[in-house]
Amino acid sequence: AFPHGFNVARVFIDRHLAEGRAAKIAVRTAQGDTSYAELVAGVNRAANLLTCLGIAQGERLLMIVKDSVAFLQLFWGAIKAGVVPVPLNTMLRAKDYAFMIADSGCAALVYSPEFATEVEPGLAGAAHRPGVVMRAEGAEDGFAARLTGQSDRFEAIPASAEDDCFWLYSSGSTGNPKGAVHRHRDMVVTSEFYGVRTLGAREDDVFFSAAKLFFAYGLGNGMTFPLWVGGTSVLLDARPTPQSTFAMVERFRPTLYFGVPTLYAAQIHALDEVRPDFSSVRLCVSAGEALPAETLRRWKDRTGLDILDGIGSTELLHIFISNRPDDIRPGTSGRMVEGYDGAVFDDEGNRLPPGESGRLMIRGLSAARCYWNNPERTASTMLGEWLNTGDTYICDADGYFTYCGRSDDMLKVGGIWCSPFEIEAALIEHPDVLEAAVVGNPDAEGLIKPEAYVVLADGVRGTSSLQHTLAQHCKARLAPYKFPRRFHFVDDLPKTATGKIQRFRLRTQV
Ligand code: 3SK
Repeated sequence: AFPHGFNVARVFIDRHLAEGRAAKIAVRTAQGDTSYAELVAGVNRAANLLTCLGIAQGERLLMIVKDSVAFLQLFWGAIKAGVVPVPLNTMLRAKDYAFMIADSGCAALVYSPEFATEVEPGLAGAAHRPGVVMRAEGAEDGFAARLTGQSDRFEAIPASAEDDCFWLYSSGSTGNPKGAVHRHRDMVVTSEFYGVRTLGAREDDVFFSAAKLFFAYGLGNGMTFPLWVGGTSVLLDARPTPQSTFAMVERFRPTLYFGVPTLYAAQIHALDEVRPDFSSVRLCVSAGEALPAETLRRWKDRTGLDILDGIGSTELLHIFISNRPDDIRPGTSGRMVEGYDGAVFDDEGNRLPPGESGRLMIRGLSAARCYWNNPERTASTMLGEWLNTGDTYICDADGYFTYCGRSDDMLKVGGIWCSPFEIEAALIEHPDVLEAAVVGNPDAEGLIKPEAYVVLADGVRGTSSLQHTLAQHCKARLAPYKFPRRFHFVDDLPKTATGKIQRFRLRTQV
């Protein structure tokens, strides 16, 4: 139950001083530490600044901001002031920003100077001009400089748990990105049901998320969960690579580490050369894409640590199906997270029995209210209380969910549905394979057959004899029609900014 007038910033920000955490470190970065008292003061200054700049309640503030204390000040300052923060992926191009600036009709935009080369042409080309545009730092009239003159006190604007609070843009394989509108209650729901009850996050935890704050997964890992339990967040403002993430782990000694499968695969590879000290970490988490069982096995073999794999979405804000610290089934996404309900449906909307693959639908209290300005996609995704994830899954009789692929990535071979992910998982079990993506492409007769794009381990050559070996390797593990008929050895796979393989790009190449 949420009290009347509930503004979610009260529980994530204001509460900490009353609970005696003023001197505790809230955020650690390469630039220095920020205590809870400093964080609260900075958030209040930001709320005062946004109010002084005339940004009205309900108006949008676009944030193209690197992982930093400024990100938290802006995000929470906006919420306290009744303004709706919209963090955007910092790796996009000018045309993407131009679309989102116009689509959101934002009143303000703040960006880190590192992203100026794409943001500034995006602003110039947008069909809407926000009244306030500021650099996050480094400019005399930028956000950081303007904060200093503001009061460090601000009473949060009353709101209800059901009111719109923030948005996150979600991009699919087709069409423009869609702004998922989240409510005040949503971060409470994910922090309590996933952060505390599934992951077991605690006040003495130090959280380090390689996934960035602009991504729903990173927002929970690196901001809302630590603030919910009164823990400490470690933020990396640069690109997460094996080297940069290992350096952060050794320097800041996190207890919880959050990555994505692609990064785990690259880190495993790097662990052949270096042995960073992971002794502070008690648990690793993966999401963004299903984690192949073999990646988990290799990681555990090299670090001694388990990885909890889970699946979430921007629309549901965080993970809703997950493995548990004491209940890990490699190769599955685990079981339903408390507070959520999930089921597999066929295309006619009938619930399927255990063991059959179909469309995964989820209901839970953190689901976005709608997509902004997009009634069609809202109607096709938000089906009453159910949310259509667009993922194909199988649920077994014990309630464990196994990922089969995006619904639009599934391929039909000889009339039988086939999961690209299952074939990729088999390929990755081969020691010469680092990563793999499988798509359906027509053969000489125009019939769809699995085709594999493979990134090989260092020093391995992509010969025709290796193609034969990999085909045999798959035949030994999979139903006979599932082995890839063609192989392409590539340097890397096309991925979204959040690490999901873009199989549709491989389909169109042929
Ligand atoms: O893709 C996921 O698994 C995910 C997890 C948590 C939050 C957001 C997303 C997209």
